Amino acid sequence: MCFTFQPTPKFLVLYFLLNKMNKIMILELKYSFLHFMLVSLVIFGTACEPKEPTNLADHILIPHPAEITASGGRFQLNTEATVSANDPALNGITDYISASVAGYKVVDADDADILLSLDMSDSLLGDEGYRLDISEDQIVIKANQPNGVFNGWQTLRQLMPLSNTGSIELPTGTIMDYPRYAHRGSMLDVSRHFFGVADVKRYIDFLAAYKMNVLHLHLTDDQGWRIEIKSKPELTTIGSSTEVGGGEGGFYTQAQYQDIVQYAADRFITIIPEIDMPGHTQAALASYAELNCNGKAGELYTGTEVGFSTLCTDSEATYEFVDAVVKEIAAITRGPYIHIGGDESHATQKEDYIYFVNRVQKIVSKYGKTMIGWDEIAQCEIEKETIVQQWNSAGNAAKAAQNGNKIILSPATRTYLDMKYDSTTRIGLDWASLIEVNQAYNWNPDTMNATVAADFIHGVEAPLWTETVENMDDIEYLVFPRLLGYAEIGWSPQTVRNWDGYRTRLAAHADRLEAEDINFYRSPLVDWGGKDSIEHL
Ligand code: TNX
Repeated sequence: MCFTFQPTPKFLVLYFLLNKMNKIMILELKYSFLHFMLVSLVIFGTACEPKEPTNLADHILIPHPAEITASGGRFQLNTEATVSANDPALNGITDYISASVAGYKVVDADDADILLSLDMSDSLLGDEGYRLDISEDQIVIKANQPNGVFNGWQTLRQLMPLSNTGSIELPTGTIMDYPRYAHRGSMLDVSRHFFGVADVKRYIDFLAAYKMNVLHLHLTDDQGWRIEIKSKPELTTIGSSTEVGGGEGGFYTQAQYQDIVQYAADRFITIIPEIDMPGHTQAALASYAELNCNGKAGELYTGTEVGFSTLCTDSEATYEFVDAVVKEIAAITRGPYIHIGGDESHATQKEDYIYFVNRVQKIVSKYGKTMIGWDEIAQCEIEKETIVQQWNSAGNAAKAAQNGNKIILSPATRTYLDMKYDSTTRIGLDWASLIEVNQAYNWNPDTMNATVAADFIHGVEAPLWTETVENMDDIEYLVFPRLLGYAEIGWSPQTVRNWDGYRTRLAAHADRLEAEDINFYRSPLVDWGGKDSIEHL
């Protein structure tokens, strides 16, 4: 039982009067009783001061939920809380919860502390939305689909401290929440520098914590081919053997890639594999001579220039190669998409580029997948289902929308995670812009392109190109805290978003990021609470 005790003035007057009269034995007894009461109430009242906020609406959630209704009460959650699900389709999530919070136990009981339920039919919530009810006796997360329950858990997780070291009190109320856009993602370039399976899994966990649902893996570029293709072994024996700066590179075996796909799927994240073509292909050109128009294998490349390489677009060997690669990638990818790159093909003639993309699109559909490409593909004859990823050209985006194609927004000036925060940032580039935390946050995808209607916006994706990024510490420094802003832009209604509210919530996340040992940029635009700034770089 916890309560706060504040002695009233009347109480104190009585206390001191009795003190004066302490010669009278009987009152002395009363006095010592009152003395004991006062001291113990003050100590007890202070020791029990609740640490959690009482108002659910005051909470620090990122992304900000669509609707929060606080009811002013409290629910106590013990270190050995019980978790139950009313549908076997949720068993993966109960296991995930008990694995993420040491001490939580999965039980089969309707009155568990945390009850997960698919007992919901609300079209507003879609597949990813949820309703979280915290009452004084139970927490219930309901959704139409398991994906929604998982997102509801991520919200609840942010209402709790990261480490389970004592019982906690949660504010009661209801959250009704669902995403603004279908596609909320980040891209990781594993070609310029290679990152192993453990790093990719850590990146997936970052996305899951903020309700993002796509990891786009940039698997191939001039500096390295990073995925095993069994029918083209030299892509890995030769093409994977280096990276920017001359390091040893690396690649994922198909089994490792499938492990990544499964790990992501367990967190309701779709992997989008990118095989960048016809430019950005020096690693492939160095592995197979027949992909070069002169029939000679090119040299491996470890620099950072772009736009100098191209597959030979009028050779059948090229299409036989693309077919073999797409076939194998499609077979090991669960999601519906294959990204074919298509950016910065400056070494390809325009008509050759168009011919190439049109043919590759047919190969992608032949293997049952939908094509995505960087915005340059809007100049080709793309099918209605093809998705265009805008990184640079508003003209290409307008063209795509006119043609009825959906657009993923990755404008370099707002969403490029490899751009420096300010001119002093140790790593990163600055060709598009410096991107401080407010510039990353303060924009509206629906109105970004004057000529593209909101209906065509499929979602938002923040790419991390890794020319200057060598290890997980570097990744974290550029990704955090900007990623939280992109998660919110993709998820939350525009009406609940504003920079001042956001940066206050962001400051409150510092403790969580530290507890996860994440190396993040302490932007001077955010009041991190006067703590010593731990600048790791
Ligand atoms: C442009 S954006 C690229 C990448 C580079 C990046 C560096 C795009 C589709 N292409 O090849 O890595 O700039 O910021």
